[in-house]
Amino acid sequence: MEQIKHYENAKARYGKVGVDTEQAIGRLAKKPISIHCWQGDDVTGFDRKDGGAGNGIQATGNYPGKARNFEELKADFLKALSLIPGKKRINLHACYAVFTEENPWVDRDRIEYRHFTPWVAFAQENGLGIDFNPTCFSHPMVKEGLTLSSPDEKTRRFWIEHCKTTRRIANNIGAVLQDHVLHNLWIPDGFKDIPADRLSPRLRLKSALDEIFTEPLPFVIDSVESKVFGIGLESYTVGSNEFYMSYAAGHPGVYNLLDNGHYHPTEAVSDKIPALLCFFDKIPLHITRPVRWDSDHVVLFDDETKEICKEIVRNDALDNVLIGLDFFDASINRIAAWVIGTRSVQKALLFALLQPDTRLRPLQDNGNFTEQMMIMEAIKTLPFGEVWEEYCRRENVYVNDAEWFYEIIQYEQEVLARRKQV
Ligand code: RNT
Ligand code: ZN
Repeated sequence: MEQIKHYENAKARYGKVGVDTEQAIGRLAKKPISIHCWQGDDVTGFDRKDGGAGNGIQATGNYPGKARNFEELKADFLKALSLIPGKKRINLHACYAVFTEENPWVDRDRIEYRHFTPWVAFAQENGLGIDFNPTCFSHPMVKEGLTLSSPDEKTRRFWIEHCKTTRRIANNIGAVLQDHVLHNLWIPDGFKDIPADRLSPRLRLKSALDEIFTEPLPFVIDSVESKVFGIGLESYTVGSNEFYMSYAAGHPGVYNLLDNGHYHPTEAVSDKIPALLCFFDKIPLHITRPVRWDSDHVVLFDDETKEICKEIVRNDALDNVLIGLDFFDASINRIAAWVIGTRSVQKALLFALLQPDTRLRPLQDNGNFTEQMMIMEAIKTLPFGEVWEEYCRRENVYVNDAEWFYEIIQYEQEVLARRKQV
């Protein structure tokens, strides 16, 4: 009773500034968030015995209890899902192929849809959409730090075949789920030190992409993800922002994915969203939290996450922006990381949905910047938490962070603590 009174009060206060909390809650409930499977095992995957991430991907920390196989990863993911409201998708990487006695190990250029049918069944059982990624890192065929841009024909061919097969797998998944699947391509290619030739690797990457994207696949949404630098690849990245942005602009159906850890620290992805909305009907995102570099810390309810969500909401782009998460922290409970990161993005979306945009826009147009600033500040202290809690209640998930955290502690004691680390 008391809680309902609090929500009603919040609703009235937002109503006074022209914001409809019911509409905000309704819109939030419909927006799927694509949750990355790789937070559960530090981007290790199931396809290599020597395991471990490499080639510009680094998870730091050694918190006990990481998922060691398909069954454990599924169980952990489900535990996280049970504590997160709203619609969800699972974002898979090709290195999470499920190998069994009937479907024994094959290398990445030979994987097929059958290696992912267990994931599709999992998605169907739990009402999830799926997104998909080729895994062009942490593998011996990454030669001198290069994959699709390698001067070595054999290396390039291996990765082209990998990406062609992952697109087909994504399409098969989409056909079965009757849903679009985002196929996002990120490669680590770059150099530690000053290159002698910056053009040729990019020309090779361009022609590799042309070959990869030749086959029209109706259930696939293609994207390419740029990056500014990686550890050990500080001086040059083949797939830079200008490279992929231009590629996407010239190839309808291929989109430029924005990862907010992949730019210079003073560049804001929030500002790039309305820039791209002028030209593209879709913008895939990787929401992460870079601390000084592309560190992939767990996403929090912080200023830039709010600003990203504001740009999605106020430009009426909830259907155009595909929200995916990309963080991996091995120093804290991995399931809690999923829950905190995903709930943070949802909070930021709700916060954005509760902005008085229709009041603010004319103030800017009329040059009333003082009043605009005043309203933007005033809105920050309205009872946002009450609306968030009401949303969680309606979604049947814990309202109170301490309550879901208690479940994590229990799961850690009962399940994670029994896992011997390999
Ligand atoms: C790497 C990219 C990429 C990966 C995942 C695992 O810097 O952000 O998206 O994090 O594909
Ligand atoms: Zn990313």
